[in-house]
Amino acid sequence: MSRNKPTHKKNHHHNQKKSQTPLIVMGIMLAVLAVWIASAVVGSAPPEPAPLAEQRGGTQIVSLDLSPAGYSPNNITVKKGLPVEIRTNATADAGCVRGLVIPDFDINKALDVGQDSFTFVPDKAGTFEFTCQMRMSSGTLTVI
Ligand SMILES: [Cu+2]
Repeated sequence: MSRNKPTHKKNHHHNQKKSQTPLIVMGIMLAVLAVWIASAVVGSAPPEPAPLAEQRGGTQIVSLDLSPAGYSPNNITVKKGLPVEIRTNATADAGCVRGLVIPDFDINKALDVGQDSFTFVPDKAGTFEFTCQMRMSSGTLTVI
């Protein structure tokens, strides 16, 4: 049984001093990335309050589009104590945005592609976050 012997030489240990320029460039790129991420996080906060949800027969109707871009609208305002029907319309490629989690109201739903809905009663006032299960897409639920 024969074995191929390695023909290449062993690596020599280079004692040569390396330039620090790539390190500095990487540092600057990381700093730029950090600023960009920080501004994206701040920019995702909805600045203006959403109009109050439309009411039909004692139920507040909220239509939500679910897509890879996230929740649209991502800012909802409802009245406390009245049932809220969330009517979703999800694209086939919405992925995890078809999940809707509102921890403050113990809601964790998986919505169908196309139309789906669920109802809950917001029993406390305040500003609450809703997200996908991975918390990558989010929106704000305001209860007044
Ligand atoms: Cu997600």
